[in-house]
Amino acid sequence: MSVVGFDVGNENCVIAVAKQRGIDVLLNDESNRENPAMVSFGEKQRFMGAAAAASATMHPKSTISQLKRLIGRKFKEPDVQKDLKMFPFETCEDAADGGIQIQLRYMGEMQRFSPVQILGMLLSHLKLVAEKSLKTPVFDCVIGIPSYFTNAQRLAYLDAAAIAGLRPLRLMHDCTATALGYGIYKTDLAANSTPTCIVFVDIGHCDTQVCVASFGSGSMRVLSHASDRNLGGRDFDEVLFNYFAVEFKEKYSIDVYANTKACVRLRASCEKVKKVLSANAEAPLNIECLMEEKDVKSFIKREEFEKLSSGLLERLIVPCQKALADSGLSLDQIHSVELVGSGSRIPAISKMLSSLFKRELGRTVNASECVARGCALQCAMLSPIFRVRDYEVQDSFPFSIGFSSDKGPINTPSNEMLFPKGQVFPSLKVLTLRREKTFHLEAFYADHNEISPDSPSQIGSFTIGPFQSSQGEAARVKVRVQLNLHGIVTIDSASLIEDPKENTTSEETVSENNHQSPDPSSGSTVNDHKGVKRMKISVVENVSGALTKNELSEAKQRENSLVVQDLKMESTKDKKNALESFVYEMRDKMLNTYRSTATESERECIARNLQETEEWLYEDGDDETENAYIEKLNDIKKLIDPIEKRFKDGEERVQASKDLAKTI
Ligand code: ATP
Ligand code: K
Ligand code: MG
Repeated sequence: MSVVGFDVGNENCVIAVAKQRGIDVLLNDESNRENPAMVSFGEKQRFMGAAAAASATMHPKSTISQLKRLIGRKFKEPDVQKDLKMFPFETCEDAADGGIQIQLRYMGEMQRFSPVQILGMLLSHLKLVAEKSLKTPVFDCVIGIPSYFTNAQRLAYLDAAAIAGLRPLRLMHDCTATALGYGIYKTDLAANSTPTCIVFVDIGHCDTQVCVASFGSGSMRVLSHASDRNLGGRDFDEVLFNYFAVEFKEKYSIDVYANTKACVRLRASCEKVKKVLSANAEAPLNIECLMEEKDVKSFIKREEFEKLSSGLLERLIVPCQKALADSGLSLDQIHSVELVGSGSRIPAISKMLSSLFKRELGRTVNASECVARGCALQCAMLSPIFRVRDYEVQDSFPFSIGFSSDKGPINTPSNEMLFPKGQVFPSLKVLTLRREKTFHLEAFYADHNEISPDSPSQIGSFTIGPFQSSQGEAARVKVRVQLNLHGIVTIDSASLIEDPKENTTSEETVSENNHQSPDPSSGSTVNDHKGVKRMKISVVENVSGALTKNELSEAKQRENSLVVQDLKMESTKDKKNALESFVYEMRDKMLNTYRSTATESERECIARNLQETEEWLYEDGDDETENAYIEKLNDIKKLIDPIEKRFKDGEERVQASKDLAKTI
């Protein structure tokens, strides 16, 4: 069993593994360290990762990328609608829950998939890449997620991982993973008596995340997270895309926006132009036959590109300043600023950030692998099969989460919401409530400004009960509420406590990390020596974002049958290739090795047969069943076998006479 970290990006996925001597990044079949985050549906088979990227321009409508944008979100959210307009594949609203459904042609019919299912496919692929490379099963893992992910998005990730047959020991905030990888090896940080504070800025394909972390002796603590969900490398591509689309309208009178394939190709070219501009003062753009049989040609200077992107560059300042403000630190308390994520390779970005933070940016961290490496480290730390030096990781939660009951909001003694922004998690709060019958608790984001403006603020509700107490209205109910290691809100347990000596007018309270109160064992009633009775009360969660047990098992079944189909196509391809190479091999052997063994009529018959088989392979047999290829192969073998046998017998005879000659 291996211990693995996954960075699932909007564009690239990286897989890292913990080994005794450190962390390695795994190579895929193409010997690349990055795996395109894409799933593509061919006519009868799916393609993932690099193979999917290869078919993206051929099958734009059935190639899914930037999955993270859709995970755990509702079709009608304005942000989502904006993204959907840019995506070449078709989507619609899921009538059942307002979620997103992706529609595409597969196996000769229109089929629908949820983003969770597609993410499940991508994760299965990454799991397979890891297993192939490590030659061991992969199950336990840590997966990086953006810190701004909502409860629903986190739950969706866990479901996708379950579909893929993975067990995430933790969903870890991307920047926290980067910070862990940075801190654990830096033993010099521990020498200082005051903690060292570092800012991490991660600019990916679709988003920007910033975090401030402090490193002390044997521990790190995240002080703040901030982000812009809608600002990443692709926004810089889009600036170029619009620039050239306008230019081409004038120059070639073509409307790129109206043609899906042309959009996909121009976007891909603009991304290349952007990369060229990172190393050169100007870049050409040439696309053959973009649309209406027109070749397009243009170029752009870096200066022009920087002017066009000035608005985006300015927006980068916002999350940086926010993270700094929320950390409570001033600029001069920051030891260094580490810039990561490949989206940050644009020179104007580091120029801008260095002037904002008034220093040269640090380059200690591997910008494209740090998240996966940190996740693998965390996985090793959480896994019982690994020994890692003791190192404490304290993350902070970026949203305020409130709870309310039918009697109104539930606040902490200092009158704060249950999990205020910046809460160190995992965190457990024990609510002591006075209730006589079944009641409900609601969890919600307490500050709508912290989450995306179009996301719903409800997280979910919990039904506590039924229960019956002899103490009536004054019955004491303890509810253990957790913000768990994944940053997901759950209720661990609820119990009814009957204490005959208790002052029944005492108030409702919230206490933190109250580990003394034992979790009552399931279904049982426990009496302690003071005559206090504890009874477990059932809790039903109704939290948005998670699949039900049935839905999950259906999704797993569907994935299994898709895998079976892929394998069938792969093995069909193998059989076809085997037949093809047999034809070539035999043609050669008939002309050389078997030339004198076969009679002329045999040679003629076999040559004809090989010729026919070859033609069949290019025509009717181009897309046949596995059995058809096996049969054809057997047919030719039947003709060749007697010749082969004669040839071998002849060889043996020659050998025998040679041996005989030696002995006399
Ligand atoms: P996200 O973090 O949003 O989920 P991701 O992790 O897949 O996405 P990265 O791999 O960190 O994103 O970065 C991808 C982005 O980096 C793309 O927009 C890509 O065009 C951009 N990029 C890669 N190389 C360069 C370069 N040399 N110059 C400019 N941009 C680059
Ligand atoms: K990545
Ligand atoms: Mg990333």
